[in-house]
Amino acid sequence: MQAIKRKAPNILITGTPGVGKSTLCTKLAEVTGLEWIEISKVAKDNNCLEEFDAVYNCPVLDEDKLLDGLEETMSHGGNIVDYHSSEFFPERWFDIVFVLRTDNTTLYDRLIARGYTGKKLEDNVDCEIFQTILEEAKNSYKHEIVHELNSTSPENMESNVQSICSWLQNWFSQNTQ
Ligand code: DAT
Repeated sequence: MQAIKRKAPNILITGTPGVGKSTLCTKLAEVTGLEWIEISKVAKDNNCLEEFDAVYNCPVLDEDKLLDGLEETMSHGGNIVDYHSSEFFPERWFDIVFVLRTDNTTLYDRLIARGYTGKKLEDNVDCEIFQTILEEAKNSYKHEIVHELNSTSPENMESNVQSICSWLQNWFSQNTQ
């Protein structure tokens, strides 16, 4: 589906929990002035969380309510959306999708440091091993707008910020007179 014309693009940053989405988005928002939309936080602040999932020790997202609440903001453009899933967003919302990746050992260490244990830890590491989030993004958006970025080291983060800024400049030069 063709993205509608916006004054600025919408970017989706996705990837397994712990891969570095918040860290990258904080930096990107600072450098680009785009709005960072942290879906987990928006969902919590707008009562879009339903019953508790006892297995994963996390609440279940009311997707329809969340999407309705974000529609207007997204239609204006200029947003960086950060979430560990991508399939339930309308495809037309995004001009580009970045999937952050790291190696299993790095991810394991980051999740341990975050206090993840048991099934939650295991499932998230498996999610990265099996490229679940990358596959989900490729199944939900045109392949040419889905890009994988290595998010293992601080140097990776710097180069990811630079790549995204270059893409952004290019978008503005092609989409504004
Ligand atoms: P997410 O938002 O995907 O759950 P995060 O941004 O909270 O992940 O990062 C998890 C941890 O990893 C945090 O301690 C910061 C660290 N980290 C993130 N990106 C990194 C990078 N490119 N290099 C080194 N450490 C990174």
